[in-house]
Amino acid sequence: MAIVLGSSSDWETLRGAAELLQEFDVPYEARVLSAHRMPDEMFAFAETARERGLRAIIAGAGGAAHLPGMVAAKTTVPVLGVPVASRHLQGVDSLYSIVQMPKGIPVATFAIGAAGAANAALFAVAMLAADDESLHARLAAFRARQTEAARAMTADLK
Ligand code: RP5
Repeated sequence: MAIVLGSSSDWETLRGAAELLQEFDVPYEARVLSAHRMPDEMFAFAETARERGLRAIIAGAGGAAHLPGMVAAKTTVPVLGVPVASRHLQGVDSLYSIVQMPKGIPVATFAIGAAGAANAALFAVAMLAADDESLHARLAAFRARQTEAARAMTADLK
């Protein structure tokens, strides 16, 4: 697994994805890979992703967020895009940039911000769990704990 970010400023949002991968003992590498400031490194990363054994790439970026799409253009490894909330348009620009991929190069796009980062990690875990029974059991247990927590919620609406 890999987590790539358009800037270190995106880490605050993507950190939750890393924490979840750690919780599930899924090994990952994380690095800044700015599409417009480091295009050569971005291509080199994407071109070698499969041969290095990466099963999925979580790519987070904000603004004109072309990192997920450009990484996807250079690899067949599944790319999970996380729109980071931008300063001026609150991440709607990031969402549209990532989700509106033209036909042929998919980027699985998640919600803006921390929820999207967490769900990208959980989605990656679900992908890996398809052929890993131990991981699947841990994912099922995670879901069960979440359900129990919701059942224990009270609506104290005085
Ligand atoms: C994008 O521009 C990054 O993904 C980040 O979300 C945004 C701002 O980057 P910095 O100016 O904080 O480096 O490239």
